[in-house]
Amino acid sequence: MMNKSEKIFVAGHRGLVGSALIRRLEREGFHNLPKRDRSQLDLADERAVQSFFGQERPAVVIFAAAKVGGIKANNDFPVEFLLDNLRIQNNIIHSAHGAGVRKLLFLGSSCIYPKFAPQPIPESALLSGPLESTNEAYAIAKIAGIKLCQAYAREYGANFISAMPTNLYGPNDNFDLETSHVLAALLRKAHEAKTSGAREIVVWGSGKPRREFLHVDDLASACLFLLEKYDSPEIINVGCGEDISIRELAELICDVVGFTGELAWDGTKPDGTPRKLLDITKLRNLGWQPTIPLRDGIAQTYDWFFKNVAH
Ligand code: GFB
Repeated sequence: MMNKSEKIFVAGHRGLVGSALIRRLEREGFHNLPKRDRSQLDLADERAVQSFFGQERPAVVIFAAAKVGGIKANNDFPVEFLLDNLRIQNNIIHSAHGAGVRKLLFLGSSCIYPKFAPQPIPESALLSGPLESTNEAYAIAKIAGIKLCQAYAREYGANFISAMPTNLYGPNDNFDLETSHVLAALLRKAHEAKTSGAREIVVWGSGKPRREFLHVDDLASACLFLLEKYDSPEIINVGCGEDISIRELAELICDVVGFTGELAWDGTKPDGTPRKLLDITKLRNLGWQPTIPLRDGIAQTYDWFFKNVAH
């Protein structure tokens, strides 16, 4: 069992994932959680990260700091997605080893798998085929992070593990329409259309791609579970085990929000990978399972959006 006084550094504590981790850790009684804002610590600055680790010497690190975005941002800014992510993860993983961190959890993404991977996608599909082009830069950075953790495990015996979450959503998500992921974008669009009395919302692509959505509180629960129970450098998937089409997602969101207008499809926007459903047999067999049904999770996230973003 993890000691509640152990110093745990959540890199990226203000983001969707990091903030959920902090909520969960605090709820469980962990109280030694050093936090640094972007203005206090630039994770892309190697010397600053090294001196932070040298001073704080955390026992455990959860890596939830990344440049992230939806399909459009990934497609438009490959340089930033590749370079920023490589810099941040190299600095943290290298400094964590130097400072004697006893366990590090690196968070990747389901987009590391080939575009036409078997569905549901087993962990063994990594590096078995070409990537989806819209998020190749981000995926390559994440694959490099996995490999760096595995290299520290092999060469130095470090307990650096890597989990691959599916598409996430929840409180503190990015609701900017240009850079967000689909679920947050459609929540905002449906809400604004309802409020303004618009007749339709615009949804990107064909509506045919299928995605799996996991509430970020379920991811936080899986992360704590893995920190306690998983000590292998082999990657492990984290998902809910079910996917839906973008059209079905749009209909569900409109229903939750109470928008009764039409869906208009913008075929000039990319669909991305046709399907991305993770095989979560490995995690289930260890004894973990998700608890938040999609509809409930969307309703809870809409409530958060309503109170924190819309107002
Ligand atoms: O969530 P999303 O941006 O990312 O898009 P990916 C998922 C699907 O929803 C795509 C469609 O087929 C989009 O075309 N979509 C429909 C929309 N309407 C919208 C909208 O208003 N906004 C957005 N953003 N999408 C990302 C990767 O891929 O997934 C990242 O680019 C990362 O690397 C992330 O891995 C989890 O699932 O396609």
